[in-house]
Amino acid sequence: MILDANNYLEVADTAAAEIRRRAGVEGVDIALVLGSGWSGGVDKLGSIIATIPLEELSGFSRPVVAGHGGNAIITEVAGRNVLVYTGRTHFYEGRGTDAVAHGVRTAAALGAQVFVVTNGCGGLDTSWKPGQVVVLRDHINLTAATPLHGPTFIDLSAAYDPELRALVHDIDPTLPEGVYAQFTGPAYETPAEVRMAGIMGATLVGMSTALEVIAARAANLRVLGLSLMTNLAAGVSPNKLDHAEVIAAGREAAPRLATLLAQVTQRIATTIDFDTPRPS
Ligand code: 8IG
Repeated sequence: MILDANNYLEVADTAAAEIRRRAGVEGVDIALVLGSGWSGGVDKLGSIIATIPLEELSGFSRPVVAGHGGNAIITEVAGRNVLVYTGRTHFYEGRGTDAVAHGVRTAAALGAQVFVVTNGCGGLDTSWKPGQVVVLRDHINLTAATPLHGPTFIDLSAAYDPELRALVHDIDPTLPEGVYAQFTGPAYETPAEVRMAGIMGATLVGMSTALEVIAARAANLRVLGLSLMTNLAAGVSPNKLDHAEVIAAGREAAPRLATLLAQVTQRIATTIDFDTPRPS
């Protein structure tokens, strides 16, 4: 089944049914997307119930980027089922925004209520060093695209859930907050584009996340965004951007990220109210 604007909910329901059957679970409570640098953390989260290659699930495809894994992993954390994607579809792959949003929609179809999105990205704040983790406070969607269809006027005034942000600060009070600007990529920004993003209010630049978060809010998922700043953005540092350096910064940070992710997931599983219906 080719995912398109007419069948995206049906394909998400199909993928959710495939995950239910293959993992033998009724649903999930929490979904995580592990971006550049973050995918090593999955073993530390809890006990793994199933590992499913993404390309075996309807509507998904094999991630193309080096440094990204490519599985949907079901794991149990403190009695809650957690769906972990170790790979994502990026907008620059040209498969459209429904392909970008498909993981989020599949998680929603499985009953997830919390969506934790992670990424590797560039930073504009020179007080940050590569390896800095930043909690997302807001985003700027610079893709000129949306995963939504028709008059879907969703509120994004608190897209990044204040309670989830507070939960992370409680675990690590040193983590700063940032505003993430999603560019289309796959080229990194020019220095002028980075200056523009800074004037607009961004402190991080990347190629993912904002479109996924829009889809997540449309599905009424509560969102937490965590960025790994792997590099200062173009023109902010005197150095050129190099994908190998990005991967190396991620590798160096991996043990720290795994610990943080495990703590955050554990805290979400044990303190968030999954039972009281929330207004959209
Ligand atoms: I990792 O500097 C990583 N991803 N757009 N800019 C953009 N994406 C990135 C960057 C960056 N670093």
